[in-house]
Amino acid sequence: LRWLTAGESHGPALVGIIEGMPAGVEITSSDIQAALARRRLGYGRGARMKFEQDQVSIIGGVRHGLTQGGPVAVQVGNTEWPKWDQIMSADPVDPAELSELARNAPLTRPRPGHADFTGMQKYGFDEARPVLERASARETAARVALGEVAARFLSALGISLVSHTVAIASVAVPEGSPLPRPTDVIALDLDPLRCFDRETSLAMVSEVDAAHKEGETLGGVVEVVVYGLPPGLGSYVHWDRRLDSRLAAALMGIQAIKGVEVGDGFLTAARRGSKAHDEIVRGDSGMIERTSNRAGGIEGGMSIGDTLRVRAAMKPIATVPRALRTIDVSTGDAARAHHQRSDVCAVPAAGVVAEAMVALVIAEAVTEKFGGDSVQETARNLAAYLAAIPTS
Ligand code: EPS
Repeated sequence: LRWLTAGESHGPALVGIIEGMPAGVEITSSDIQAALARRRLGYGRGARMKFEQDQVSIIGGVRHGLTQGGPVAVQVGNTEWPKWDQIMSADPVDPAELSELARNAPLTRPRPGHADFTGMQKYGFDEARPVLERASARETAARVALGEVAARFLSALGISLVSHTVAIASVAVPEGSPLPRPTDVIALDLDPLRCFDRETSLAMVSEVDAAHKEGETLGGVVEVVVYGLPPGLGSYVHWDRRLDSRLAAALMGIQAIKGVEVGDGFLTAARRGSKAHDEIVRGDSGMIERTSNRAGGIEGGMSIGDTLRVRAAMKPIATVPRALRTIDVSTGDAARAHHQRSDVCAVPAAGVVAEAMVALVIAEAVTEKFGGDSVQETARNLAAYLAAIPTS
């Protein structure tokens, strides 16, 4: 399985292509549209989420609601594009023709924490527009579109994903709180912060309100939980085949993510060995079971057939209304970083993006282990494997 995205934040559209998806995955444009709507959820998003719409068209690889085995290409159009067609034009534009609009002015005051300044140095730009257009987390719309195809494939194999917000700044769900199940997704999406703990969610709303008032932005932590995984995805035999290293890279590759944790992660580092692992016992049903899920469903770089848990820590958004100190690169003078508008907090959206990234990694690991040119073939191969491995 391989996939790519292209497109700029204020360009005409984002495009995603996924290649290697078996035939027979049920997917429609409205499924993808619904997935993209979930990415727009969350208390604390800025004005842009209200006026801009995602226009989905599937432009290859799907016929009559089923993948065909060829590359699936999805276009996510941006309804705001007509306003940006001069400054983001692919073809040359005469600078004298550019209107006096603020959006057409060069961005010469790079934001600390964003890709702006280093991107200008690296690619040889004299302003930040070309950098921020591609560095923007708007690109995650294309990932969520592709992630939905992956999630539908996994769902046909009995594997389902749930994401939720576990912290906004220092407001966190209590240790040991119950994990949301696939049947909780509707309730989670209705919660303002996509948090599974009602009381914590209320405190998170207050935290976002306070930050908004003070011209601040907020980060947080999201968790992705995967149910129905077979044991043996990934491998211990080489570092880059480990499921945990691949999940970590995928999550770390989301804009603004600064940390990744598998299972109890950093908490486990503080535990003694006898309290750090998940003991293997025979359950009442006679099947081999684990007494806990500290490892987050991964041992030796492989899924163990238990619930998988991974977390990602997002930093506060770099476009801070209370703008930080920077240098105006056109004059060399000290200045304040540019700020037009911003989200106070995009952590709930990051959860939906993290879910998409995890779906893509797991789908890749599944196709690698079980192969199959159709979903039915993958399912047969998976069933044969499960029937052959000792579980009791
Ligand atoms: C983003 C900043 C904001 C977000 C944008 C990502 O855009 P702007 O600075 O233009 O207001 O709204 O996210 C999206 C547009 C989206 O669809 O998620 C950033 O700096 O990454």
